[in-house]
Amino acid sequence: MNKRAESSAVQAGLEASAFWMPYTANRQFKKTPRLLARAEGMYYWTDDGRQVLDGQAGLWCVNAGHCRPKIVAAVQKQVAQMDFAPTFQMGHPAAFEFADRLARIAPPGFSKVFFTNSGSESADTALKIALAYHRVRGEGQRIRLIGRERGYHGVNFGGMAVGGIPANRKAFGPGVAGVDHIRHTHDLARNAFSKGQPAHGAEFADDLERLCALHDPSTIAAVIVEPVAGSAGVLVPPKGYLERLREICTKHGILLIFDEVITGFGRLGQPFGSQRLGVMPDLFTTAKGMTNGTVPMGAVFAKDSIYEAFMQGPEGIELFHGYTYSAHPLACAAGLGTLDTYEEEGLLTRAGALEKHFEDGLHALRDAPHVIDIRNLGLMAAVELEARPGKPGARAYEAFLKIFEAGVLIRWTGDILAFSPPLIVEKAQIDRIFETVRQALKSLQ
Ligand code: PXG
Repeated sequence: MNKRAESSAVQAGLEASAFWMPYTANRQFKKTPRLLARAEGMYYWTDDGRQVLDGQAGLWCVNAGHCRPKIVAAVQKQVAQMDFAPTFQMGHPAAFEFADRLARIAPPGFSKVFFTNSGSESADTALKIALAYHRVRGEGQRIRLIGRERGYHGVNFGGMAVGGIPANRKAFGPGVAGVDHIRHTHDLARNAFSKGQPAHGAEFADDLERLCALHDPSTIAAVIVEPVAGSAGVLVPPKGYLERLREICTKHGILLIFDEVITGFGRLGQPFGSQRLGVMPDLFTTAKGMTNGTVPMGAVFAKDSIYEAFMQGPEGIELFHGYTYSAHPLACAAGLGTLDTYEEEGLLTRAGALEKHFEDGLHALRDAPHVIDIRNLGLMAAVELEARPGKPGARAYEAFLKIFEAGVLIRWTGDILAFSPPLIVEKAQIDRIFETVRQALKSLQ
């Protein structure tokens, strides 16, 4: 069977497939599937052999590009040497080595790393650490958790509860008790077409004072936000906003958690978003780029003082939390290969060098049809389209399909197109991504 025939055979079978696909319109997709079969560097190849430029780093995770030799070799070696090792009351060297390497690239003072297997697990872990931290210090009355409208912290119950994207919440019951949300920072009227951090909206942080007044701040354990909101469509924090949020948290003894699952590992031109934005949280969560997407893994980074508070608690297990696969040997190997690659190629700061070119190419789309906003920071960007009357999301979905047919993979959410290429992207590839978007928008109703 030639490649094309084989591919259509797969397609013919998919409507009855057992695979219940995540975050996917299953019936629609299985009628007209798009299958990826191979990847290398900046490219995917479809099952029928078409080359596709990856404008999205897979799903915001393949920051060093695909199938990088050091990462592949590290995983191959590890799987043959030791497939699994428990980390409950046991250990293996790669776990300690990887944690130490991670702490070295983290902002000063974040010297402890708790391993998880995903961004969702990192969010729930950080929230649990925050609650337990207050309790071990004798402030067990701090039981409330505050998220933000339009925030995304994964799909587990804790992350879903503090998350603020309505569709991710509405089908799943009342969630976790004691959760509230501050308002989001999106302000199209004042900030449309901002380059980098928008000028207006620092005062949106004062919404936290409203919740402090309502609930009594001494009952609040933590506030969790993404430094730049990703899933909601790349919402960049207004100038002064995160500083103000930090100030209010400090004033009231509330822990500030940054969800750096997307912004971590070089996306904004520094290893972590906090470093780019100049505001430090107390805890931060990561995943995705931590292993370059090769083996699932996440981590919560904690300030020394938080870890130390636990070490002064009662003797014995200090935190009753962990996963069978925390610090899985394959994930640690992938992570070490990833850090080697990032460091050798300067990828954790490369986004800064490309940002101006990326921003100029992106904002040149301002005069393309249907565009109502463009926003960006580092190598993370969004183009928002005017919704078709009565059909929210339809225009961006069609744009996504046309762009894919033209050989470029991007993301879409609602009426927003999102971009986050691997950090190895070349200028000519950036130009190709945006030119493909321009042609697609021109041909759309
Ligand atoms: N926090 C943030 C900030 C995220 O972006 C998660 C937590 C959850 O990570 P896991 O590994 O559990 O999926 C994420 C994940 C998109 C999109 O394009 C975004 C994510 C995942 C899939 C798609 O909107 N972010």
